[in-house]
Amino acid sequence: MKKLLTIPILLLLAGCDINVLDAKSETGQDQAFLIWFSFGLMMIVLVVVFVLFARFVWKYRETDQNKHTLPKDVKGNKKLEITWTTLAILLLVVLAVPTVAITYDQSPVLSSSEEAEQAVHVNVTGQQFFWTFEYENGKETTNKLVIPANKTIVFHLISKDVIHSFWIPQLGGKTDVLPGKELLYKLKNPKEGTYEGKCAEFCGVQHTKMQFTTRVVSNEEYENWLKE
Ligand SMILES: [Cu+2]
Repeated sequence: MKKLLTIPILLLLAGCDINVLDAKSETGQDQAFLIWFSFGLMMIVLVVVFVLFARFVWKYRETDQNKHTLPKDVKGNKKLEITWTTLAILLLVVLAVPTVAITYDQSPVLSSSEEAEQAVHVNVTGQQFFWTFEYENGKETTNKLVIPANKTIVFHLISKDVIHSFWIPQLGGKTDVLPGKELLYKLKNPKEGTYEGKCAEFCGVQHTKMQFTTRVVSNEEYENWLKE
């Protein structure tokens, strides 16, 4: 059975180069942490439920001894009900604390004008079917994004036609790119390297062509590149 499944799974995964969990920025690492954290909590719940389920199915199975006896009629059990209600609330609180903290931290609202000034701002325009990046000194590139490492980057996203979605899987989650309304996306401390980016919203027949490369370079290299 295992062998039978291997081939379709490999085929399915062969086209999959989305390394969301191999994050290369603080933003992406925080998001990956949330995925693993909630996955871990869910696994705890899953294991406990399945173990208890198996145990009860075995314990209360029909045997020759109990074949002709009816089980006692039970109405409620305060202890058990309080236990599983409290446990569920506790689990949700444990999940909520890092989720809310990271969501606020990643919110595109800059916490101070100082943060806004220190950040590197890039205007990103999506249109069928390419991306234009405009840097602070007016320099423009198409389908090639260059940003400095270990800084806060603020992308100002706008579309010229339909809704697109800006996504660099290894650096962080997607953000919609809307016509007529600028959205911000804050990316914290990307690491040096080259990463694939794409449009993650089906936007027309050539949607798959809407890809770009992101080069994260040292601050010095970035300054030199800007002047080129
Ligand atoms: Cu698109």
